[in-house]
Amino acid sequence: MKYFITDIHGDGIGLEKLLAHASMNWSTDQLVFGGDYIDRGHHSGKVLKKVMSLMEAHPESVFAVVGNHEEMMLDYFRHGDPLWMKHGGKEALPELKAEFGKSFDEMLRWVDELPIIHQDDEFVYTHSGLEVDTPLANQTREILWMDESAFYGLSREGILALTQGKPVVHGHTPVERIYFDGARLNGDLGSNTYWIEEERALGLVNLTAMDYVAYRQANGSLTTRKIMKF
Ligand SMILES: [Mn+2]
Repeated sequence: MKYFITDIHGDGIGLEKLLAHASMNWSTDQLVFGGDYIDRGHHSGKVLKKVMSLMEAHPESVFAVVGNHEEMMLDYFRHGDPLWMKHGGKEALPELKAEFGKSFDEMLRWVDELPIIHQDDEFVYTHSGLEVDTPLANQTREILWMDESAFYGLSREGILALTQGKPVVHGHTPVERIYFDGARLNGDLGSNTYWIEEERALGLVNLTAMDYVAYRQANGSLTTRKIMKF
């Protein structure tokens, strides 16, 4: 099975619960993380550590791309860009420092090495979108910030021509239901971010079965839903 989780935003409890629920078999299953591991929730450090340890333990089955929240954190340490402080960094930084301690700089280097795009034989994975006029190999870090209306304003044909027919699996903008239009699939259910608190969820997308498990943060429930196609 191919799985995808994105925009965890510090929900260490939801992440553990979804992983336990799926009980993946690392010799046959694959998991891709779509970025925005940190900020908003209270477990930014724990979530990063979990992703790091899974990748380290299963380098052939677990992959991760970088999100714009990690980019803001890197920019804060690269050149003192204060933007991160206004987007959750102020709260997350003490927790990250406590969690990583002496290995904080090592964590930053690891985050800095995360790719902006991952792909396998079926899908292209990226945090928020792709520039349709730029070959995949030449995409820049600007795509980490791509607005949903810009990415969904592109034609399906244009995207599939760029990716050689592979749909793009991404996150970044919270949605209440996951759907697939043949070229794009947004797996972000608004963990710790969606404006309607009762609807905030973390989703574990099964790209093989084309369904997903939503962990609803308000009550801890798990619900399995089919991915809507149109
Ligand atoms: Mn994002």
